[in-house]
Amino acid sequence: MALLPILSYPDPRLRTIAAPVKAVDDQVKTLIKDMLETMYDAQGIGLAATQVDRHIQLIVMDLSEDKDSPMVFINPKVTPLIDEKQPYEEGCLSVPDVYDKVERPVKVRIEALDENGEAVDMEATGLLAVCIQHEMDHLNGVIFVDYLSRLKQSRARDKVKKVIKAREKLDEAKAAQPVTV
Ligand code: K1U
Ligand code: ZN
Repeated sequence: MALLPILSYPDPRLRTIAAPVKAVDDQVKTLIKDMLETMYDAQGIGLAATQVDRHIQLIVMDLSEDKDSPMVFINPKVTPLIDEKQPYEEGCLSVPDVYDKVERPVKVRIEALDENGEAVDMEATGLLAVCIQHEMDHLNGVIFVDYLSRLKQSRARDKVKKVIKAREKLDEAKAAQPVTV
């Protein structure tokens, strides 16, 4: 298995529209494993293939406390079931350390294939509904900050730059540490 680099806002590759998966073959299954490992390592609850620069309609999620209930959605279709919308404080692994409220439909239907190519058809509310809509946006080149004001988008850009610089410094410091046996 492998950890995949996650693209950061405002990388233009995050704007790519994902293509449908033609077959759930070994290549797709390997990508699913790598995306789950990457999502758990980054302490996220969801990840779209777009975020790891793979432009196919594939989403992984795990909303469980113990991180032992992975969900896979291939070629997902998400349809709002009611008009009511609610705000929820969202985060994004591609926009680290930025959180803000986004309004989305509270109940949706999810139609997709799972990791075995089997059809999934379910209704979602709560965090599952929020997260699947956030991840669907990624497959369509949309990022949650697009729903925020220009000022907040500009602040998000600055914040991400700072976080990336801090992470690079930390990595340099770690690399300079003597190896202990
Ligand atoms: O798409 C992503 O980058 C993953 C994202 C999913 C998400 C979280 C919250 C609301 C909508 C979508 C994350 O996992 S962000 C990090 C995170 O674990 C988190 C952040 C806020 C609330 C709950 C979890
Ligand atoms: Zn995201």
